Amino acid sequence: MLKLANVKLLLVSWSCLAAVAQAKSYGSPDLDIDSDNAIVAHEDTLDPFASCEIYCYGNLLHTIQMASPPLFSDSKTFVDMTLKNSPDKTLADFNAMMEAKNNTPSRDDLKIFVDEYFGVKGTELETWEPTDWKENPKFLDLVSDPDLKQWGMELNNIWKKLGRKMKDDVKKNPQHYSIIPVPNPVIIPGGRFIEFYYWDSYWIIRGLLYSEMYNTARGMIENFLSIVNRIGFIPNGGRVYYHGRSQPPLLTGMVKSYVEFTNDDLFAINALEDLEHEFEYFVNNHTVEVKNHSLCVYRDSSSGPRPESYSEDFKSAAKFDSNDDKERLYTELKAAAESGMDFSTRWFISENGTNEGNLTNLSTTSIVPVDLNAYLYWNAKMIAEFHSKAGNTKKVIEYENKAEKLLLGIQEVLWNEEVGCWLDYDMKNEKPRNYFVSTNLSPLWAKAFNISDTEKISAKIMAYIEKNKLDTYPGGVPNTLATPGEQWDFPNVWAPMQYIVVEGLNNLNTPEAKNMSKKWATRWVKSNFKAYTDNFDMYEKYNAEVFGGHGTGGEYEVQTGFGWSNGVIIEWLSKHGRDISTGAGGGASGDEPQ
Ligand SMILES: *[C@@H]1O[C@H](CO)[C@@H](O)[C@H](O)[C@H]1NC(C)=O
Ligand SMILES: *[C@@H]1O[C@H](CO)[C@@H](O)[C@H](O)[C@H]1NC(C)=O
Ligand SMILES: *[C@@H]1O[C@H](CO)[C@@H](O)[C@H](O)[C@H]1NC(C)=O
Ligand SMILES: *[C@@H]1O[C@H](CO)[C@@H](O)[C@H](O)[C@H]1NC(C)=O
Ligand SMILES: *[C@@H]1O[C@H](CO)[C@@H](O)[C@H](O)[C@H]1NC(C)=O
Ligand SMILES: *[C@@H]1O[C@H](CO)[C@@H](O)[C@H](O)[C@H]1NC(C)=O
Ligand SMILES: CC(=O)N[C@H]1CO[C@H](CO)[C@@H](O)[C@@H]1O
Repeated sequence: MLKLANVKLLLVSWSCLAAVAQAKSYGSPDLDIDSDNAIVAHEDTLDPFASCEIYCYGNLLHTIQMASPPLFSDSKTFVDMTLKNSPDKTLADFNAMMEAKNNTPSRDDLKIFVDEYFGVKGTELETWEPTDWKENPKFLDLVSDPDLKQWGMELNNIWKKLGRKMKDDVKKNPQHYSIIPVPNPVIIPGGRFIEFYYWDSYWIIRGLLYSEMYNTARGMIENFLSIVNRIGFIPNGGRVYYHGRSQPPLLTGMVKSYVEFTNDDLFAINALEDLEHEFEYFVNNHTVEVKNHSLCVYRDSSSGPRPESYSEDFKSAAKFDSNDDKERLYTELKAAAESGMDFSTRWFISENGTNEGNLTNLSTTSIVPVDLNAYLYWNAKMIAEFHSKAGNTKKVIEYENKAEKLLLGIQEVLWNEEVGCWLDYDMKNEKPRNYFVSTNLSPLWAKAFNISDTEKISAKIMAYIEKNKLDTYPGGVPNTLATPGEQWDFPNVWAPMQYIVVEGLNNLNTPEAKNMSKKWATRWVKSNFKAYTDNFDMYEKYNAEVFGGHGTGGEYEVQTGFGWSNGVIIEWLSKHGRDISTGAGGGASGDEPQ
């Protein structure tokens, strides 16, 4: 468990940034946000993880989540319920109940206990209609096709359904909730995901910016900055039970997006202290040495099964006899969750070094991932850029050096000249993992390549796309080609990965790459539109094999809503809406720009 005291000590060493931080005030006059005060009050009096002894680990969590048959069809339900009493009283009464039942309570005993001590999940949140919502954001004027324009309007309407605000009691009594208090309302992904998620928010925020909801976007970014300030890093999502892991670090990219839309350089400069803090914390807790380079892997720092998927993880670990082996599997499961790709053959290492196996073969922490290192490079570059705006040359040099070191590692460990792409690196078997994963192209998005090599890289990447037949799928570029697999395997396809590949090719800026980028963006928009017109839903994931098909499989039912899918479509309607038509040429193969 994280101790707040450590975080405060860390913050002291950051005071060299005091000059920049002087003007620090995230809330702007028209917003009426006093997040700094809220944070200070919170830090002085409250432990942000006060409810962890109920929701993160321990016998109560174990006993309720392992009830057989389960008390809830989704393991996440229980850990999202509210507490009617303090954690201490709840635990004491639970222990008394256990004693009274000779430590073998029946399912009914547990149900009675839960009904008495826990309130309905999600009641700490109320729906919130964004105050800056606009009926006719300008991006709609950029869409020629009337059906697509209508769809754009409906997607813009969905923001109103996905807004959530915490009730005041959460700030007063955080120990009664698993939710992590934040000062401003949020836009959630949707479906079973009723709180904010870290990397989802990158695409949600960009969608909000294109929808001209600048205050909502800024409020969400300020929430993340306030969390870094209090906790040191950003957990996977807005619940205490995510306390041991983060997600792909995209906060600095969110700030950069906000500044691109608003030109509010001061916002970025004021955020620098927290952005650096997140960067250092992430690097300090994720670095490995490989071939004389310091690179990062996905990790987790807690013990036990994932609380929100407790019985599932417990069952996966049943194959192992020793507690050490079970714990190792829990760590690999949670590290895979930190990557956002939970789960995928991307993280399997079989006994003979392939990507075969099942969840028991997860070796996430032994795989140096292309995307994480590319994102960290990008973060270092952006932090350097913001320091340059602040005129802090010393810091510019420091972060340019960090970026340079990461770039060298990416080039020498992850770039594969023979395959013509970047590949994840298997530290157990000391070899590259020559499997297609969408994130193999992520350095293009993060511009984590040597610009002087653009022509060569472009030729190699186009050949790699051809060789893997990535242009042949009517429903989008697959996440991996491995099948049958997990939900982040074939044939599922996900908006953020589609985005990274498409925007990466665009960044490459050669005619072939730009052409492919536009073709794939167009295909994605049309396929999502088809899925929407079939059911009037936006999905968490789609199907590479079926034009207009949505995803299935994995740990839970298919989810609709859906924040990041909506964000990516709104951005691409803005960028390409003049050229896309749903008329003749639509359908599985007709994806040329019209
Ligand atoms: C790593 O660095 C050490 C000293 O800096 C050097 O002796 C060694 O040869 C290097 N190893 C590799 C694989 O480059
Ligand atoms: C994974 O595969 C192994 C055999 O390699 C099997 O014993 C085990 O039950 C499987 N576990 C799961 C969770 O599917
Ligand atoms: C997966 O791991 C299990 C448990 O360690 C092992 O028995 C099995 O052989 C592994 N599967 C493969 C394909 O290597
Ligand atoms: C790895 O082992 C699996 C069985 O566990 C086998 O099907 C596969 O062919 C092997 N691959 C290699 C490269 O040896
Ligand atoms: C980038 O490429 C140029 C030309 O090939 C080379 O001179 C330079 O050293 C490279 N930079 C890095 C960081 O690899
Ligand atoms: C762009 O794509 C179109 C069709 O998809 C093709 O006809 C054209 O030759 C491509 N142009 C380049 C520069 O690759
Ligand atoms: C769990 C863990 O390793 N936490 C470490 C993360 O990095 C900071 C320094 O930035 C350490 O103080 C933590 O102990």
